[in-house]
Amino acid sequence: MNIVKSHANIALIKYWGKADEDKVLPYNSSISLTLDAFYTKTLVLPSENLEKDCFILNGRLQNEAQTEKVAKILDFFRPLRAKPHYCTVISYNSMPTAAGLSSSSSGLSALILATDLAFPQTPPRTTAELASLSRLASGSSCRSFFAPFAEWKKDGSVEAVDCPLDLSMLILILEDKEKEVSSRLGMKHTVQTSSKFHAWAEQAEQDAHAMLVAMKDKDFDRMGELMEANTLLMHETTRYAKPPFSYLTEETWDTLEKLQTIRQNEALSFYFTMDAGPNIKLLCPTQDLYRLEEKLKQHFPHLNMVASTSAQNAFEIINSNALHPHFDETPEMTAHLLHYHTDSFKKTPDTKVYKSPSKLFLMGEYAVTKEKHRAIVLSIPKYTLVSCTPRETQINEPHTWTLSSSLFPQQEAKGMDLLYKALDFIALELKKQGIEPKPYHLHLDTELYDFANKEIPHKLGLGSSASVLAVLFKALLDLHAHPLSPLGRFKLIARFCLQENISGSYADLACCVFEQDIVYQNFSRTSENFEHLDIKPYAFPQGFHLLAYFSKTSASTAKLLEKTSIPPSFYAQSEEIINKFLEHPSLEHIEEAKHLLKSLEAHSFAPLETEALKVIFQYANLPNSASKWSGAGGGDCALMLCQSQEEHNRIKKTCPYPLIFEK
Ligand code: 2P0
Repeated sequence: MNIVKSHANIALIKYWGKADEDKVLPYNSSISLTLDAFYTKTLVLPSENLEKDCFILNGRLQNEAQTEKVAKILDFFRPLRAKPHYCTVISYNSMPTAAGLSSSSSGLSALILATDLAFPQTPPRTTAELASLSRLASGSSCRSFFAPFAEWKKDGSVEAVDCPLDLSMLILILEDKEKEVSSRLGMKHTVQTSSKFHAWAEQAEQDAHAMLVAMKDKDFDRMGELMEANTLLMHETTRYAKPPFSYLTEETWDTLEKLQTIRQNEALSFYFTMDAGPNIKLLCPTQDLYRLEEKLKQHFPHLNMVASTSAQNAFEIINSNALHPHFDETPEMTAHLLHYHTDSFKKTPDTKVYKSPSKLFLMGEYAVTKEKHRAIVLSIPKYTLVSCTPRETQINEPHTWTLSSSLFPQQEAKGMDLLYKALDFIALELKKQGIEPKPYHLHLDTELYDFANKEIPHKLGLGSSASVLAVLFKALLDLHAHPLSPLGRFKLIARFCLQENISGSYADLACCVFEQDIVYQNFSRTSENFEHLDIKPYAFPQGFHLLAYFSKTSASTAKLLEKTSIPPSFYAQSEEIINKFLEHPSLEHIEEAKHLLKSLEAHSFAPLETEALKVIFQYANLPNSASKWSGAGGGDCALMLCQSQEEHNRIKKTCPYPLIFEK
């Protein structure tokens, strides 16, 4: 199965108006940035058994009108009497659909590319040909065939633009509901009735030329100024249409005003743009992206934000046999999966439930990523659960296990992919042991997310990936009567993680598998047999109370590890603190560990001690208490240790962030 992943693009200079409706030729050239985090994955499967096309978007069967739009595109590619003729089209959008977040650009480019794979031609169609076809379906989608920057010219041609700047966008999602006026209609109405349209078309063409010069000159500020003026002018055209309309809301204008003040007061360089919707996209140098996100989260705590670097490749073809909620091999199977995803999963008397705890780092972060170095990791009784229900296999079903998640569809597709790979890995392992995998439906539930915001639950930073792998392996090995010791399971999962190039020390995994507090010593990645690995139970010191608070921001440990260079002296200092603490546990050592971690900020692109963490630390700044962040920093959790019950109670009552654990 070839799945196409194609990214959305956001215009720096907008396309707004067709000079030729049939050929979809724009009045002016437009220039865009293709975003990594905003994408569509699509699979087109021709099938003998179908009597009409079938379109599933984000796990839901689409109505006739939506399916008809897709069918029209398929018609460009399939020969009239080709067999099989009809197709199942399965798509997944990483962002809300039709909310002015450019889902049509990635949606259509992914569909065109996936259909081309399903109905190949000799000689193969070129990228330029495919981009032209895509343009007919959605103008802006032709720019998604190039990355990171693309220009769509007035004559209809599209090409990549060379610009050495590394730029990103922070998307402020004010609303994610479907817009009332589609871009297509809004544009047409504006061309036909707006008194400002012709002035716009002329100015926008000049803006496009000026933008190309600014990009060549690596002049970020000039690019930003041009982008802002261009978006404001585009939105002005709609206000002069008859009748007038606007995609921008009062909240957009209020937010823009606040952003101006923030830009003046903080040393941050960013520029705004808006498309056919109220949401605001901020362009900034990639090196400032996470600092900007952090700052704006303080100013707009209620807003959902998505930070995205630019895509380096416009699209990618993923060859996968994994059964995925969004991509499966047969229409029958689709129906089967739809059942699981649309109705909530129903347990039966045969359902068995397994759980694995989560973790927090007490000390040793960063240093433990190196072999022979240690960390103290605490097991936290917040769980990932998996319910396993035996089931019949379906005809033609390629896989034994199906998977659903209470986080679906918010669960990152990337995370789900990894779980499907884990299932494949376990199946292979069982077969190696002479055990035939039995069919189960697995449903994942998690306590490791903050569900305060139902739309976008935030990871609490308690090691959710490690915990979910721990519970999946535990459940499936047990269901096949192949239980391993905790060490055996750890090694098996670690082998899977190594195969998938997952970075980090795996100390979190060890803690989730061993289900107790541990002292973990990292193993050598160059040896086959886990040389230097040492996992010892750790006795949490008596007389200490532990509290952990969530900073309301999830951090990406992998990203922080990648972007932080660790000075050589750091490792020995970390070991020294751990040794002292193991010998005579004291609050001073916790503070020492925090200061050592803080020293890494000078070697990292992002602040490790975020503003929220600072606030939590202020509340913990009491006699007989010490605090530090747990894990890589940059968000996630802060932990506090206190030796007095009184202080313990005091912090518990006053800290404004949610307490997620105490012992
Ligand atoms: C753009 N937009 O350049 C502009 C800015 C929205 C505002 O291109 O009619 O979905 O299918 O060609 O591509 C959105 O328009 O419109 C768009 P059609 P499309 O990104």
